[in-house]
Amino acid sequence: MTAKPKVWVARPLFPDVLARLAEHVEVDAEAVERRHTADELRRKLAGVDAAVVGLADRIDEAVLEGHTRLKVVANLGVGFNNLDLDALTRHGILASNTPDVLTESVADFAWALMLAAARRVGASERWLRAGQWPGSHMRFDDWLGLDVHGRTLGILGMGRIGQGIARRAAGFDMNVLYHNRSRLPEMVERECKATLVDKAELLRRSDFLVLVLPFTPENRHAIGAPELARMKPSAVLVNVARGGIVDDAALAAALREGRLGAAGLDVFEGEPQVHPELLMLDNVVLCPHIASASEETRRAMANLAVDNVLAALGFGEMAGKPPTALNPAVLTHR
Ligand code: 8YV
Repeated sequence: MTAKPKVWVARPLFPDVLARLAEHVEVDAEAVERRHTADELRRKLAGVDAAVVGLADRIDEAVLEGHTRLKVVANLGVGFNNLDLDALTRHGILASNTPDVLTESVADFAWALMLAAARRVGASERWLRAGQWPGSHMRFDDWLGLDVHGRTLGILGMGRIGQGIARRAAGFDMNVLYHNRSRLPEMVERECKATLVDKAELLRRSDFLVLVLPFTPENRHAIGAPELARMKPSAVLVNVARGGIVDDAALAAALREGRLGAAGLDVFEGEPQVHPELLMLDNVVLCPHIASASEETRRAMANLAVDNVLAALGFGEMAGKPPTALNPAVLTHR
């Protein structure tokens, strides 16, 4: 009898999803959440046929060198800037991500950040919890925020998630502008009620600017000091894409000096570290990269990663056809 393929699961996953994997393969699963060093990654990946990894796991030439056994790396996320896709492809290793299943949850969460930042939900809650309400003689004009309804929403990066955010704006009677590498088909623009503008106009006109760009070298600091200077001083910036797309030091300075109204951030440069100046500010809502973290969505992401692994290893109904492969051509060369 031939030995079962071996799969390393680098992040703790739902037990029932692991059980589904274990029906076909030998599973080596992490019990606690932790970061792996390049050395650990190299050693772990050398001894398995497949791996399920997270965004903190950088899979590049340095950790793949000399491996002959590894056939598939399934990333738990739609963004895959932690994977060197060229290196994986060179080694004939299939890579996959988790698109679509998280679109609506991330779009919901962008709205949570927009509303919370504009209406000062975090700061006022901290004030209440600190026991400052009783006896404060709260004034009629305390805790004033920015109305969301009727404003202009700008979306930078109009992929699936950007479109989901735009569709929700109809309920808030907003004017939606977007900027993207390419124009959306007219039908989609109509559905989203969104108008394409150039980046300068997007910065200038947006009351709310939501970032949903992939993190590529060109998009590093897509929002830095020069871009922030072009925005309205009352504007609210929301980032549910990747840290590094925003220059966090420049953002903190703009927020501190009243050159930007507020921000809602789910991602940070160098996370899990957060720029210390952001931590000091009350006009920013800070969340620990949880936009996709609903029960249903995280389960769907885990299941999709497992579907890709099983299919790439030749199991199940999708054998040989991993549903969300990033470099499917490697399969034809095997
Ligand atoms: C993470 C994300 O994958 O999908 C992405 O690109 O950034 C998130 O959904 C999730 O936080 C798990 O680390």
